[in-house]
Amino acid sequence: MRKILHIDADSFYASVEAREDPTLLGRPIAVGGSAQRRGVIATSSYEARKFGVRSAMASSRALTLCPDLIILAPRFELYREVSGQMQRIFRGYADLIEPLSLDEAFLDVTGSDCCNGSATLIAQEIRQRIKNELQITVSAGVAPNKFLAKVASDWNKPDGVFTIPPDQVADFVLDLPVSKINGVGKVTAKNLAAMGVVTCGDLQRVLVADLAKRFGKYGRRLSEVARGVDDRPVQSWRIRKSISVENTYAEDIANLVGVLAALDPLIEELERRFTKVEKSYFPTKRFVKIKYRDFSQTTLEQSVGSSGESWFDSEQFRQLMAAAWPRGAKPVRLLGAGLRLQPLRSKEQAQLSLF
Ligand code: DCP
Ligand code: MG
Repeated sequence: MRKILHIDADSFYASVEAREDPTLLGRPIAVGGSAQRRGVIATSSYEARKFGVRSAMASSRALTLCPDLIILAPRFELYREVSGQMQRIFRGYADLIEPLSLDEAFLDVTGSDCCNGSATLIAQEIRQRIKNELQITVSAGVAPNKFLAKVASDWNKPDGVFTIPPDQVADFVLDLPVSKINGVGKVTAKNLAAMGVVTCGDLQRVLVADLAKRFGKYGRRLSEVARGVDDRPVQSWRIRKSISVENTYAEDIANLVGVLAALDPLIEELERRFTKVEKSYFPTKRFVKIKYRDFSQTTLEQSVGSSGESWFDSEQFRQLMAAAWPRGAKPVRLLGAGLRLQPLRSKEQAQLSLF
């Protein structure tokens, strides 16, 4: 039986900003782009959330909901630094740490002898140290696997901890809404609801075969998770599936000519970012993403040829974009360009080399 912690900072960017300027404490604040430049909210303080302000919401809408909202420009360097400090604290408690984002990580503390081996006490000690040393709060979930630990860290957020001991897993999942399962978005939740499935308890009553028929490979995973089973290991090194660059434009790009003209800077930035991972991955596909004025979006991808052209060949990206844009044929607010990646030393290659 494993002991897994999931740690997630509370309103991370906003909490760091409030720590830097304590006059902001207790006030509705957000970090994001300015409303004039059609920015979006990255995150907001819990005071702002009371007004309905949410991540990914247009800043202009956030200001309508909460006229006193203070929107601060993001300072990613600062957040990265705090993230590194959090991870340094984690390393005092676990060898196996899987960061999911700047403010979130899984820790496997199964064999740990800290705090008499109590995972809940470890979680509390980590929370206390982060509060004392970094002046921000984090919430923690403690459970026998990653799925439940992540659900648990959200349970008493903000500044809370929640433990699901192994002998309570069966009871806990019965009433858990399926929408809490990673990967169950609005569409899947609706499909499940149409089958009469709202909670994991409901889901347990559906035959695996029926789930597999309906959801393919994901059906089997749904069925396991509904029972509180999740065997995924905590992985300190996660495989990256793609790399991309996107930009939201201050003014809509009216037509395809404008779209094509906007592409080059994106590809340049993509190339720059790729150099950071080029030792571990090679690209398999190019893709482009378009978000139109009405927020509808489309992506189109194409295998990278073996004809020796550069991965960042702007003519190839241009052709993709020219094929994708007519799908909506509307002014564009966001463009993205990226590469799907394959690890250079994938398991298959390692196995092949054995023979
Ligand atoms: N973030 C972002 N855009 C989003 C979501 C998040 O830029 N759509 C950034 C800002 C957040 C950080 O990532 O501070 C961490 O994301 P979380 O989902 O953990 O959100 P918060 O930490 O802000 O709040 P919570 O207390 O809900 O965890
Ligand atoms: Mg968070």
